Parts: sequence; structure tokens; C-alpha cells
Amino acid sequence: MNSPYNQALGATLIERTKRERIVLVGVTLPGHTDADTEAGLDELALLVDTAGADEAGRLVQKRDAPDHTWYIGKGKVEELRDLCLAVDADTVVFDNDLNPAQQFNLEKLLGRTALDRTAVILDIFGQNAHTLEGKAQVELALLRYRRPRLRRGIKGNLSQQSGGIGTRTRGKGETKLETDRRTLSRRITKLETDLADLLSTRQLQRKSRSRSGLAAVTIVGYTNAGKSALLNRLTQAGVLVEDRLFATLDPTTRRLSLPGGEPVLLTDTVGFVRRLPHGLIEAFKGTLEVASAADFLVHVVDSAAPDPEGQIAAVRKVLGEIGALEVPEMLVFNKSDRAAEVADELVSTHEGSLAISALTGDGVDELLLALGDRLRSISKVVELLIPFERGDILAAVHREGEVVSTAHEEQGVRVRARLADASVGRLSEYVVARTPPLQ
Ligand SMILES: Nc1nc2c(ncn2[C@@H]2O[C@H](COP(=O)(O)OP(=O)(O)OP(=O)(O)O)[C@@H](O)[C@H]2O)c(=O)[nH]1
Ligand SMILES: [Mg+2]
Repeated sequence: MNSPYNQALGATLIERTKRERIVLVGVTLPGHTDADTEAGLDELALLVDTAGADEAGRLVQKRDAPDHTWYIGKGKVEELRDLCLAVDADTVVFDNDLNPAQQFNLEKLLGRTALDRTAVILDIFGQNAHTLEGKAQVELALLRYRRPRLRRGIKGNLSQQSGGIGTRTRGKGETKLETDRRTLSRRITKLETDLADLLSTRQLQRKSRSRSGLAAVTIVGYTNAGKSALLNRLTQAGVLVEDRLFATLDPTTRRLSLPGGEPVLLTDTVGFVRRLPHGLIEAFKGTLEVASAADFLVHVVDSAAPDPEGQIAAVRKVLGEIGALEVPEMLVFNKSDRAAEVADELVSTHEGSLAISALTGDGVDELLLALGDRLRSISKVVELLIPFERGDILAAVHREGEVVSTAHEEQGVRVRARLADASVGRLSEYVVARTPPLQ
């Protein structure tokens, strides 16, 4: 209990009413530049701020490989400790992922909480989860992160630092439950089962929706790109819009009528970030399914961000991980009111994209027209044979699609019609031929 390590931790307890002060650490590994490291740290500073703490300083190191014991070299750890003392920082956050042993060794030598980017992102998600499902998903991701980091002996002291980022990712109480790895594993299994149940309920709901014949359009994009602002602009959904990372965790769906009159279901969902922790993606698969199961994605990009192309790449990487890369996508460069030139330039380099401002409404009419066109182009021309007595089916084809031709035959009416995937699925019993999509 009286090791210098514990004493240092105890000393930080007194000053918990003020915002936590954090030193950020970045390591430039081969294949990366110093500028990459700085950009990573700039974003980490935003994440830390969103989590409710302040950047107190930065330390960078160039290395051929991470150090086995501390990630950075021992001399650098000592420099880090001096910097923490000089700027009165209680916590260090590495932009690179620390393994449990490195985290432990750093904390021992620094006498301070050592965290990584993943812990900060988990902390923000934890603060922003509101629904039952959102909370369960975050808890699952947190417990999976925490399980290999459980330690006996020193855990209690770290837990007492109430209010800090490290506290929340480690768990508040130091009950017997928290210290028991097996109990934790049981809780993980329970959450996994609950979430699997929620997922199947959601899939049932989605099936009944797709039976309604409406195309499902999901808004995806980097966090803070303006996805919720766009949903609000298009549907008056009244979703929370904030200059804050990961303001949205739970999906919201609204019905929207396109200029041609065809209704679609538009969903706003959780934003992505570079190196989104894999455990979080895994835990959030229920939520992320709104992207992989969509008929179409509107990919919103913040034109005023420091590196829009990098953000597009990061979003596509996550889309790949959740199996959503095959879903047709339209790039929309938002915040054109703030960065008109950049937005125009991006539009010229990305075919089929357009510039909008969810704030002023600029370009939004064009977006709706383009969305209608794209949805029509991904719909298929199919041939159906409908028995004469099924006037209801014939009516449904007219309502949901565009009839190209009809011919009366012996067994019924042969109809060629352009239909969205959802409708084709619903009417599959009557489909006799499918032709490739028209471009
Ligand atoms: N200037 C300008 N600001 C915008 C525009 N669209 C959104 N914003 C601002 O950007 C910030 C983020 O907007 P949100 O709609 O919350 O972004 P989001 O993509 O839903 O973000 P998360 O849910 O946190 O991932 C807010 O401060 C908005 O007011 C725009 O077209 N122009
Ligand atoms: Mg949002």
C-alpha cells in the first residue's frame, strides 16, 4: 500500500474536482511521418477533450519498433514522468495501443494512470450511451477491454481516482465482482446473449420493414461530419446535433419522400473514427447492421476537416470490417458553407459526389434528386407473371415500381417492371426473370 506508486496515486485524489490533465504520447513507427504522428495527436486531443479532460503537454518519439516493456524507451519514460510533474498531469494517453503489460509497467514507473486511444474512445462511448442496447454494447466492449487488464493488489487504488477517464474504463467500484475474472466472463456471456436477442428482434423488424417495400438509406460518415444535421434538415427529426465526437450512438430512422414521390427510410447512425477499436465494432454490430443491411449509403464527409480524404478512407475501412462495402454509396461533401473551395475540389475528384451544407440547406435539393436517380438505377428490371385473380399484386407492382410493359397471357399478366431489391424480394413468388440493373 505504501509504495511510491500508490502514494502518487493517492495524492491525485484530492484534486478531482477540476478537469483531468493529460499528457499525450505519440510514437512514429516506420512507414509513418512525424506529421502523421502530430495529426494523430491532434485528433487524440479532441477525443480527450470530448471525454472531459485537458491536454497538458505532448511527447513524441521515433522508433523502429515499440519497446516490449514500456512501448517507448526507458529514458523516454523518465522524460515523460518529468514532464507530467512539470505540467501537473495526472494521466498519460498513448495514441498507439498499449498491451496490458506495457500499461502496467508504465503506470508503475510513472506513478500515474497510463491509457491508450482505445480507452479514451471507450470512455466517450460509455458517456454517450443512452438506450438499453447502446449501454449493453458499450459495457460489453469495456468488459472485454478490461478483462485482460484485471490485476490484483493495485487495482483498488486506481479505482479510487473518481471521475478520471482511467476510472471509467476500469470500472467504478472495487467490489468483489470487479476483481473476479470469472464473474466478469459470466457478465460478458450474459451481455452477448442479450445482444444476440436484441439483434434478432431488430432483424425481424427490418424484415417487416423491407416487406413494406421501402428502400433503406443509411447515413454514414466520420464522427462530427454532420450526419445528424443532415437527417434533421431532411426530415425534421430533431436528433441531437453537437460539435462533439460520437454525439450519436443509437440509430434514428425517419421516413422521407423523395422529389419523385417515392418514400424511403433514412437512418442516422454512429460515426466512425480512425482506428476505431475492433472490440467496439464487434460489440456494436447490432447498431452497425443498419449500414451493412441498407440498400444505399449516403456517406457524409466534413469538407472543413483537416484531412477529408483520410476520413473517407477511415470510414471505408470500418465499412469493410462490417461487410458494408458492397452497398452502393454516394459521397456528400458537407459544410460547404465553411469550406466551399475544398468541397468543390473534392466533388471534382470523386465522380457522382456533390457538395451540400446541412446548415444552410445549400445543395440539399440536388442531393434528393440525385438520391432518387441512384436508387432508381440500382433497382432491377424484372419480369413477373401475375395470376389474373391477384389484382392486389399487380397494384403493388404499380405502386412500388415503374411498369415498363404488360402483356395478357393464358396464365396471367406478364409484367416487366423496374423494382427496388426490397420489392423484388417481397414479390419473388411471381418473378420469372431477372435482368441486370440498368445504369
Ligand atoms: N458550418 C457547418 N456546420 C455544420 C454543418 N453540418 C453540421 N455542422 C456542425 O457540425 C457539428 C457536428 O454535427 P452533427 O450533425 O452532430 O455530426 P454527426 O456526424 O452526427 O456527429 P456524431 O454523431 O458525433 O458522429 C455540429 O456542431 C453541427 O452544427 C454544415 O453544413 N455547416
Ligand atoms: Mg450524430
